[in-house]
Amino acid sequence: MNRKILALGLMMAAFGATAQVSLVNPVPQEVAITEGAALADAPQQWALNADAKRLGGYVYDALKSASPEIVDQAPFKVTFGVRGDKKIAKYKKNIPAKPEGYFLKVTDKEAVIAGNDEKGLFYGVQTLLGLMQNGKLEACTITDWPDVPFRGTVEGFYGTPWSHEARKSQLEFYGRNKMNVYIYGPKDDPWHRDKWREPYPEVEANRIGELVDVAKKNGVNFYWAIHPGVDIKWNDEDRDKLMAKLEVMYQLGVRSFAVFFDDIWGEGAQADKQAALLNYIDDNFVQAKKDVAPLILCPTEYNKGWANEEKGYLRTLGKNLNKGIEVMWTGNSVVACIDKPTMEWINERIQRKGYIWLNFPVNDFVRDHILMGPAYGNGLDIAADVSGFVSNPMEYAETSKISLYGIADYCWNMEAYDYKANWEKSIKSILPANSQALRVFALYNKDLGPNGHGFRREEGEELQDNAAKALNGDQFAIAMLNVACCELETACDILLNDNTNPQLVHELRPWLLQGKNLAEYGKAVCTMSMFAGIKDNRSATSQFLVFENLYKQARSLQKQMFDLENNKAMRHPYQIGTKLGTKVLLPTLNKLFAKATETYNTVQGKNLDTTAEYNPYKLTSTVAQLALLPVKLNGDVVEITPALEVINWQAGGELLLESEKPVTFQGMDFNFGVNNVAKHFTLELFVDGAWKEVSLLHYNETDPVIHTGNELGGMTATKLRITNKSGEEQKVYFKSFKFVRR
Ligand code: 14T
Repeated sequence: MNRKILALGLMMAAFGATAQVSLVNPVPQEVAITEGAALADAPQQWALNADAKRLGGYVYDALKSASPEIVDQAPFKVTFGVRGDKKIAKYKKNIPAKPEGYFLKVTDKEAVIAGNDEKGLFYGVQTLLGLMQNGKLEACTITDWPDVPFRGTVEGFYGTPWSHEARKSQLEFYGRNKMNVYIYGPKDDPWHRDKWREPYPEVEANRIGELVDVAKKNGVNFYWAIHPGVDIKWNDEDRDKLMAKLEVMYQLGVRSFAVFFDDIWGEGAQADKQAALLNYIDDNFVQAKKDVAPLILCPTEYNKGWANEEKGYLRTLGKNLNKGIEVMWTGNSVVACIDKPTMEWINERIQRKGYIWLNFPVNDFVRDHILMGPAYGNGLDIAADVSGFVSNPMEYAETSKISLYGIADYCWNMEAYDYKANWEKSIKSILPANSQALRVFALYNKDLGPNGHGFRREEGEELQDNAAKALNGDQFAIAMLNVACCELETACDILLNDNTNPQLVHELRPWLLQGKNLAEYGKAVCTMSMFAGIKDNRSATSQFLVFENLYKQARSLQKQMFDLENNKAMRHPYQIGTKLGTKVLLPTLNKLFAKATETYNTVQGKNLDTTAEYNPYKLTSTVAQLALLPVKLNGDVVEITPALEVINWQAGGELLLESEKPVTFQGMDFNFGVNNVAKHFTLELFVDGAWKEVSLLHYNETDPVIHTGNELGGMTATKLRITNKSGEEQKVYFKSFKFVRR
């Protein structure tokens, strides 16, 4: 198949034609462009030719909703059918004998679409429509089928579930991109998890029914997932309640089901009980109904890092679970790329092919970043080792389509998957009117930043070279970085005013505003760098000191970025932070800022502060080991980073934390790692020009955690200090220190 694509490339070069087929996603398996045929305009009208039974149903609907008008007589004819149909009998040998496969032949006079099954026919139609995307149609022959049988998404993240509109738009997107699975399992839908026993209220129930219909129209299997593990009792009563809920969902039209046991512990987390329940559902519901898809289980030990080999949880599932039941797997860790050894490890244990739950582009553990990068890093040789492959996306549905476009391609035609080419195509297809702006902006929104799962993505490689040179004082490289910042600012402004995809712009808005701050900051810093070593002769006449005013501007932008990060009106309360360009651009600019300021200080004999990262909290301490601990901010939680060693806190030694603005306190606790030490320290807040003492208490004799008395709540102060008043040195740890502000 790679050879075929290469041949296609050569043809394009030879004839200078637009390769229409390059617009199609996923990349088809086998393509032959008809030599010598001119690139024709796509037909405005066409006549349909099919067995009578094909003139109805979802495939016919897809053809009807396409732009060419259906007429009885037209110069362009579309013949279509499924293996066995009379009208396509002579193409029988051309149809790939693969589930969901199809054969498509296009000439200047006709198109023939012959599906191996009805879904194959639907996908053949999608390819034909994809070929006509820019108003042209190219003569070609395509033989196509999917590598992975089940491809799609699992709405399985924590956070605001997708809206009804977003879900419908997703299902249509899956249809166009040949994905056939959508698993409904948003963690924060009450009737999925906490209230799993209760039926949906009418409005929500109707919506699910509507989604089932939209899914059908797009060739997507709508799976409804139940998450009973939080409080399930392994008795008949709960089992029957679960069965009753499934029955209610069946009545709404759902025909595919999943049971999730992820992120639970205790009672619910037992392999034998889980397997028995799933088998019971399989025997008494799935098999009994006859029109329900095989069950999917998300196990408690859903990744290798959490697998307890001794207890044999996974092997128990492998042994006990009915053969047809699918088992989900996120890989070697919660957030990981999937490769051959990963699949071999899990498949051997569960005695079936794992069903991949890819935790990308989900961002519920890095809510300050939005992820617009390509889907890459998964093995291109695992098609035969997986039974399904679904992506867990972001709560930002529209933005997630960028990566999902890649997942669709990867799952369909794995060996040929070219993530970079796919990403370029994806950007164009998601925002055709402003794709260049979207591309520039997305370049700075790919990596996740440091995170607990250690999952990182490429970002900013295209800047690395100039970044290194700029830091060495290369003026041209500084100019090029400046250009990059100008482009980013332009891109943000264009996107903020885009009206072709309002949902996308809505989702991106906080990051677009932050992108403008970052770009302006970059421009100021690059210009500072150009002026740092130069004597500003204009200053006497203009009164506007170039460097020092740019410096002030850069400082202001550092603060504006910080303020936007912590703007509660802008973001959901537990989605604090709005960061971009954190892998290369921002750190480079911060280094350049410090460097330029140092140079200026040296040349002009000044003493401007060179620290780039803005933080309104400043820690100072007469206790040497505490003086350099960074203060971190997480929304309304202000935290001093713990120290790892024993602190020798001298008599009278104090720790002072100052805030630029008055802080109203909600609560505070800290842990010095020693029982009963509270009595040796005083805590004071600086309120209205005077220090006021606040009481310190332990919860009990054996708990080192120290908390404050009730009087703290509601107090407003600009600084606080903790002093060792015991009159002798105290050896303590500095395990934690945090306060919550209002
Ligand atoms: F079911 C699983 F495959 C899974 O990945 N579960 C959750 C998922 O809903 C979430 O979106 C994802 C990314 O945060 O990771 C799982 O959630 C976790 C993972 C953890 F490591 C929740 C708590 C954790 F400590």
